[in-house]
Parts: sequence; C-alpha cells; structure tokens
Amino acid sequence: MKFQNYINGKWVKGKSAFQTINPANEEIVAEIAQAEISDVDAAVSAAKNAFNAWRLTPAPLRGELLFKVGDILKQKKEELSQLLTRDMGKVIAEARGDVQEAIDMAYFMGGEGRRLLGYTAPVEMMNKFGMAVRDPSGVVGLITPWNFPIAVPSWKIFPALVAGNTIIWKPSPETPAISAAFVKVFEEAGIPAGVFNLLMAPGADVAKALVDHPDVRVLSFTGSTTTGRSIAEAAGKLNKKLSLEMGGKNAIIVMDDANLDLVVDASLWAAFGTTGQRCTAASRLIVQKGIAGKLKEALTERTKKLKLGDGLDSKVDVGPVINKTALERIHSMVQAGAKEARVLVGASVADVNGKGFFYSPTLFDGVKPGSMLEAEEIFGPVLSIIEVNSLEEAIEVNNRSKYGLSTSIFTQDVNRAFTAMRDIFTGLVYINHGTTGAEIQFPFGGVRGTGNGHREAGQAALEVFTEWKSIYVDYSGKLQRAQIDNREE
Ligand code: UN1
Repeated sequence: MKFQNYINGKWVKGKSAFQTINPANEEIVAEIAQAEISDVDAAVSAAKNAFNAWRLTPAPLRGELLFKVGDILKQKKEELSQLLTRDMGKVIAEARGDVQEAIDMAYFMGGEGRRLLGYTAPVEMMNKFGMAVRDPSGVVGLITPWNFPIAVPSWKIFPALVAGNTIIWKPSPETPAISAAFVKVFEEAGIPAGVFNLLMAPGADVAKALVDHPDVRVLSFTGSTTTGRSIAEAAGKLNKKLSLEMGGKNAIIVMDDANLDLVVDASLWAAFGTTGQRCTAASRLIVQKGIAGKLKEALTERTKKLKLGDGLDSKVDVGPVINKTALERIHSMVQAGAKEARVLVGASVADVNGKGFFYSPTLFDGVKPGSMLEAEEIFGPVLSIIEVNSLEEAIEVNNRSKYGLSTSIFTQDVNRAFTAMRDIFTGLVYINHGTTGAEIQFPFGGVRGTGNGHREAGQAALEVFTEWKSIYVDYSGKLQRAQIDNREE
C-alpha cells in the first residue's frame, strides 16, 4: 500500500518516504510520502484560500457533508477497522469501536450544522437588540496521537469543519495508513479543495512548522505531556488559541461494599484493554483494605489468562504495544517499579511467535504514595494497587495525582457514590464502571496536568473552534450612547 499527503484537494508525492509497521508482526503496512516544511506552507495557504467559501457555506450544508462522511464510514467500517488494527495493533473489536466513535461524532456534529447555538438576551436600552453568535476561527492545525487514530481526530475534525474552519491535520507518524484512508472518506464525500489538508511525517519538524505558522490561529493537540508543553510555549508566544489533551494516571477506587466480580471485569478491561494505551486507561487501583485480598487474588488469576497476540485474531484479548521504543520504555519503568513494589503477575516482555512488541499485563501490589508507580503515566498494560482505609483517603490519593482525566468508583452505597461525585476532581467520573467509555455527546478532557481547560466532544468541542461575536443592533434612530453612561443615579 502507498499513501500520500493531501493538499488543496490533491494527493501529493513527497521527495522521500517513510514506512508504517504492524506492531503485531513487524511487517510493513504501507509506504507513506513524507511531508516537508514547504508542504506546511502549501497546506496553510490552501486552507487560507478555502476559508472564505467554506465559512459562507451555510452550516446546515456543512453538516450534511458530515452526514455523508458518517454514511461512508459506516459502509467502510470493517475495511477501515482491519487497516487500523494492522497500522497500530489494537484488537479488532476495539478497532471497530474506534471507527464507530467517528461515525457517532460525524452524525452528532453534522446535527450541529443546524444548531451552532448562540443566544440573545434582553438589552438595557430601548429599541436595541443584542445577540451572540459563533464565528469560525479560521485555519486550524490538528495534531493527533496513534492510540485512537480515527476516534480522537474525529473529535477535532468534525467540530472544526461544521463550525466553518479549514484544517491542516498532522496525525501521528505511527498511524499514517489509517489517517490517509480516513481523509479519503472526506474526499469521497465531496469536501471542497483546501478545506481539509493532511500532512504526514516522522519527527517534529512538520508539526513545529504548523504550530509556528502565523496563519494558523487555533491548535488542538492530543498526545504526550512533554510535546503538549512545548506546543503550549510556542503557541503562547504567538498568542494562539490552543486545546491540549495530555497524560493521565487514572484510578479505579474500590470500596469494601463493591460488587467484586464486576470490579474484576471492569478493572481488566480498563487497565489492559487497548493494551493500556488509552488516555483513560486505569493505571491505579485504589482499594479499601477489607476487599483488597480477594480482589488481588481474583485479578491475578484473570490477568494470567489474558491472551496476547495479533489483534486481527478475534480470540486475542491484548494486542501489542505501539513500537519497540514503547516496549522498552514500559519494561524499564516496570523494572524500576519492581524495586518499590511487589509484582503479582507479568513484568516481562512477552514472546508471541518471536515477532512484534508484546508486553505481559502486569499487576503491582503494595504501591506506595509518592512512588514512581503511583505518580507516572506508563501508557502500557500496567496496573498498580494502592491500599487505603476509607473513602476520604481514597479520594485524597486520587486527587493528588498531577493528572486529572478519569476516575471511577465501585460502591453500592449511594451516599459514598454522591460524595465521590462531588469530591473527585477529574474531568470524567464513573460510578460502577471502569475509567473508559466516554460517550461523544458529553465533554471530554481533564484537569491539572491533563489539559489546559478545554474540552473535546459534546457541544463543548465548539468552544475551541469558534469565536464569540456579540452583535448590537440599535434601531432607535438616535444616539443612545452606552447604557452605563445614561444612568441618573
Ligand atoms: C482515550 O482514552 O484515549 O472513553 C480515548 C473511551 C473512548 C475514547 C477514549 N470513548 O474509552
């Protein structure tokens, strides 16, 4: 397979190429034309030129294009899911979920074409009318990760497009094949030239040129905290609007009264689903002492039974991690962890037919407050068990993380559940459900080190991609001055 960059409605050859590799067997999935810095200029000027016509296309019609994208994604769901699994390794059932999230987002944001709600409010002066409307921001740059190569981009692409912006998308170089296949769906749906541009390249240069480009007014980034921070510095100096979605150290809190079987199922799914490479993956299990013994025993047993392998095999539970570097990073963090806590299961690189990048699902017991395992995101199949005495202590342990994306609590006591809903400080809170499974109609994002105050998905996603414009219409025919200057008292 071969894929190219998409600039101004054309697939563009590169001077050089790079490859994308299937992490389950190290086979080459596709050859990709490598974008250069000059392509950034070309893509930005295409997006800039296309902006006016797209902005003036009635929003309901922009929405209809999104519906068409949703329809094509539905027709191609299986084909895209298979490619997605080959490109980045997640098991096929989850690849289907990744594509489904984009289908849902296409229809949800397509509907925004007939809303994009602003508001009117009463005004203080006679014969004057006031309203607030949403303007598109202009040319936007989107930089996305490999772990949800269709779902996460769709959280950015669909709201940006329906609001009337034009886009340059720089996906992760780990998942270029599925990214280009996604853009082909927009092409098939009839996206006008220049409205949606795709640039693929390894390394940081292209992304950096996009971040620094003066005509890109808004940036939306999901990925590592280190990269996010450096984008924030650059964007801050250039006074750009920026949405960041970065690390997590999500916890499942388990109270003594929890339904044990449910906790076991939910913890395995939240910690080892997507091989622990979800931003919402559970990596801490904060357990009240009374249930800890039984829970550890059951979890250890079940973790041992998880089947590792190629995600295209529907019997496989856990696919590979994204690449060799990730495998080595995970293993070295686990080795450091083994010095501060006890390994219950896993803690080794796994051999599946001698190929690919597999890591055994790993459980740590006796993890201490302030330790590396408690604090640092590993982004792999590693779950750390921390014991606590009470709900208050559990919440305190949860909230002291430098990240704040997702927390779940298992309890059958309504008073504890409501206390947790009030006192947990993360962007997502689950009661009797693991830390993953956010639905696209609600805001998604985190507090503290996870984000910078913006949210994706839901109507909240529109905030990043629109500018409020307040409009006053004075139909009095005379000078009314400002209402503050007319008061007699
Ligand atoms: C992510 O965690 O990286 O909440 C995205 C979920 C999915 C998306 C997660 N809707 O599990």
